[in-house]
Amino acid sequence: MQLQARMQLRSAGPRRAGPVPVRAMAGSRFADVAQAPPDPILGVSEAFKASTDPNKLNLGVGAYRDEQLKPVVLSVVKKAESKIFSRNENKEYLTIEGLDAFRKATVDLLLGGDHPAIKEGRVAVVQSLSGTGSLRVGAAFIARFMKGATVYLSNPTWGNHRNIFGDEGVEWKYYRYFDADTVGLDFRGMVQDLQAAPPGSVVVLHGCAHNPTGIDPTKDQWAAIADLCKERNLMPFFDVAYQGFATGDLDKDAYAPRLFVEKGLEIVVSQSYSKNLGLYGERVGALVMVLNDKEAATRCLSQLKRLARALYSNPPTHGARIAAEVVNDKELFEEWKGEMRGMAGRIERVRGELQRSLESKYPSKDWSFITKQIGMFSFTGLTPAQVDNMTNKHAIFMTRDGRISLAGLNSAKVDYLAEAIVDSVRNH
Ligand code: PLA
Repeated sequence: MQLQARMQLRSAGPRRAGPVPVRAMAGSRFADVAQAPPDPILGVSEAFKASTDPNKLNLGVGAYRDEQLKPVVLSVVKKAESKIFSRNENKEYLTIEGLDAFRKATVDLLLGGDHPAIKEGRVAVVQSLSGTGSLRVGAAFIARFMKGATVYLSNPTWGNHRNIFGDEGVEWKYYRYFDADTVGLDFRGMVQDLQAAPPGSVVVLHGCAHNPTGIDPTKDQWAAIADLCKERNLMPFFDVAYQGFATGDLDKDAYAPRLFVEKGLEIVVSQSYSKNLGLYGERVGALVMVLNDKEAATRCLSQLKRLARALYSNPPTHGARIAAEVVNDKELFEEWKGEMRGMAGRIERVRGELQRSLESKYPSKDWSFITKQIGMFSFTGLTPAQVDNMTNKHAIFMTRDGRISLAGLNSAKVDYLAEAIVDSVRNH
């Protein structure tokens, strides 16, 4: 009887009287949502696109350009793609942890092939959405399995680190890093801050080519940081976004994470192929945990998969196939190293040209910091007001922290940039 009554009710057609009258709403239910500010880095690219100034120069985002300031698709990427297309592979979902050949290639790049940790099965790796997505999976892992831990970020750091950990609800703090007076590392400040961090905290370290300062610790300093992490039971989380871009050599640029593993530390690493393989838009990277225990690695992998499943289910295929093809093929791998040296070399060359041009235009100021810094960026020390002058008067687009991407500069524009810098420093 009851069931029948309910069925009657359902089939009784639209209800005539109800609490919510159906009519178009006057405004949006989201009318109170505030406008978000433009992203400090990617927003610069948007402003650059909108500019009609014929002299405009985009030194904001760290994206490699050739001498004609055109984006580059590496020759090894094209070769890998033609091999992939000839295999006519399908577009099925990957597993949650990603393409096996890619995962192996990525850990080999990080630790060096045949590393004992790989052989002993102590490495958990999930292919993820480039460096950013990998960091986010790492942040989600910290939020779930290191509850209450504070994440220490270098001051300054890549701006998105704050968003990534903050959006996961992970508390973050700065440790001292950059000394503006010496344009070098404030090593004493860094050590003091990390010594004061509660045991069990996480320390985010830039694997190489620190963004935005271009200042890395020396080998001795890396060793001291590793020892400090061990003593204080801090967990190192390496952001490896520029392997190959600091020195042009993949092994040299992996010095720090390898040293930490050698010293018996467990590390978490986010890796990205955006820059070194030029796969920016393909979103290719991985989150790696190198642990001291095989069973723990197996269980951590299962949890990383659980987190990734809810975030984006499984990673994209195409870029991972490219990276795997390049790293796992001897010939392509060698060719890639040459192309990487070419990119790093071009940046180093314009770095030197910029310094010389500034020295000739403004000889009383010390510009040697430009070639002291490494990687894609120069941290110029320009103030926000000076940056505004660079953009508004000279159409040079850059981030307001004074960072310029030398990957977006060519020889032809060096003097133009130097003049704009001198004008901004002298007059603002
Ligand atoms: N980590 C650091 C230190 C980075 O500088 C970047 C990119 C990433 C991670 C993430 O890059 P991915 O997700 O493409 O792998 N930084 C750029 C671009 C190049 C950006 O801001 O997204 C930058 O201009 O700083």
